[in-house]
Amino acid sequence: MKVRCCCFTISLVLLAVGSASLRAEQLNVLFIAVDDLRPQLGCYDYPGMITPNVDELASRGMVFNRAYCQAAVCRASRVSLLLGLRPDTTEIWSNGSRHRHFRNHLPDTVTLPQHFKNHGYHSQSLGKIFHGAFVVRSTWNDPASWSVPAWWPGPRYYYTERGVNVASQVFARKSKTLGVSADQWTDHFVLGLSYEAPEVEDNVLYDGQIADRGIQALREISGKPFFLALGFIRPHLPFIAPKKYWDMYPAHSVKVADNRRPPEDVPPMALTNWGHPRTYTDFPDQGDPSDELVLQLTRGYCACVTYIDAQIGRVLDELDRLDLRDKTVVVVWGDHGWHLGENHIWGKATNFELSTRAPLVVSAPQAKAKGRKTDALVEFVDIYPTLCELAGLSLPDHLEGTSFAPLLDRPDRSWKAAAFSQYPHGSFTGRSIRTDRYRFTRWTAKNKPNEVAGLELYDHQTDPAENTNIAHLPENTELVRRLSTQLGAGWREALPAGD
Ligand SMILES: [Ca+2]
Repeated sequence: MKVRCCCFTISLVLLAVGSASLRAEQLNVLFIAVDDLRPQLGCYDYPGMITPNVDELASRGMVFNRAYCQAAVCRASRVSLLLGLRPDTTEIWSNGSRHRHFRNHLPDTVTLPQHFKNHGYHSQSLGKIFHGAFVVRSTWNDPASWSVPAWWPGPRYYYTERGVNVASQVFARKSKTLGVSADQWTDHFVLGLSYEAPEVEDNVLYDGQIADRGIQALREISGKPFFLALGFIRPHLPFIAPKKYWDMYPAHSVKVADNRRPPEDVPPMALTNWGHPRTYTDFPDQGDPSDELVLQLTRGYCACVTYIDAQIGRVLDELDRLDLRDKTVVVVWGDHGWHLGENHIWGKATNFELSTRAPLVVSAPQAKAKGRKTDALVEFVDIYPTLCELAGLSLPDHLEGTSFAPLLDRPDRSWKAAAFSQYPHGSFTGRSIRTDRYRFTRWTAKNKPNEVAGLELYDHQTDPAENTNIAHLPENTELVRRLSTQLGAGWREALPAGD
């Protein structure tokens, strides 16, 4: 009896020690979203890019060469990722889908940060995590997801003399409708110039303020497990970065896209009219931008990426200073890609590789393969279960993704057979898969979902820029049939097999 009691006591002590040490080793998550960032980074071997900080993170973690968003626009992509659900389940397929907020349709679904919060984490949002909070209202930040109210910087974009003048003029036309004075333009979102290079300190602009807040938050929350989400806003339009970042990309050194033409034999619904860039005053209302604007937008995108890289570096430096790097999973992701004129598109909102493929870099303390890259096909809907697995949290039942944590140990292992994306255009729905070799997209009219309205097939072995649609070549009939079947079978049939 005495012995039994002793064992029982020892067991209890061990249990207590075990849970205490588990608590002490609980991994934090630093979750860094970058708006409209395509894989234009040094660690993706993109020529000429200056991104030392994300590259350094990649040297400690893993670069996912083939990571795909589920819908190539801010709101639909972010809701899918943050809920771990695909667009047909969130029913948010674009920035203007009929459910104005996902909580209207999915009131009780636990978001990724909410899941961490429910497991005792401090969850905090700085900058743009959920889409819409800046311009719509704060409830779009989903208060249920966060331990403290989400924070985002004020709306002012422009700081050069020309930029200020144009923004003031644009706002003067709207101010009467809004019932405010014309000189209050800095309190409102005003879309003026599509780019500028103000000579200001990093933290005069949005993203420097977000980094400042991120550093401050790390200092405040370093004593408890945290899920800290930082949402940087560049390189979303307008392409505004401090001039010193523009100076790193002199005009003569910048290479503009050489395939600024529609893919051969492309169905018309695959293209867009570049609605978002055209809302800026210096972008033409119709037709192509001038060669000078093409050059400046290409430069501006590079400058914005390097500006954001520097802000990420400042936050990672603080993580090191607080000695938290070995206790923190760091993930950097762009919410979707962007066409800088390639395929005759400016912007996102397509099913092409350039819209659906986005950067994903993950650094996890326990990963066995560090400084590696993987060509495995992964989807953004997989990020939710992956972060849960890395932090040792259970997986909610609703998830539609698969943890890719096994790839962090074995990047060469076999993985998904396809990644799925979708994007509508007018009265058409486009559904797309990326397999190891091909991108295949099928368009249907929304009122005739069983009739094919357009097909696209690109062979990434011979045509990685997707310049020629080969869906209608007679020799590809069987391949199109096979890919149609694979697309129709859906994501559940493309999951990784076991070892
Ligand atoms: Ca975006």
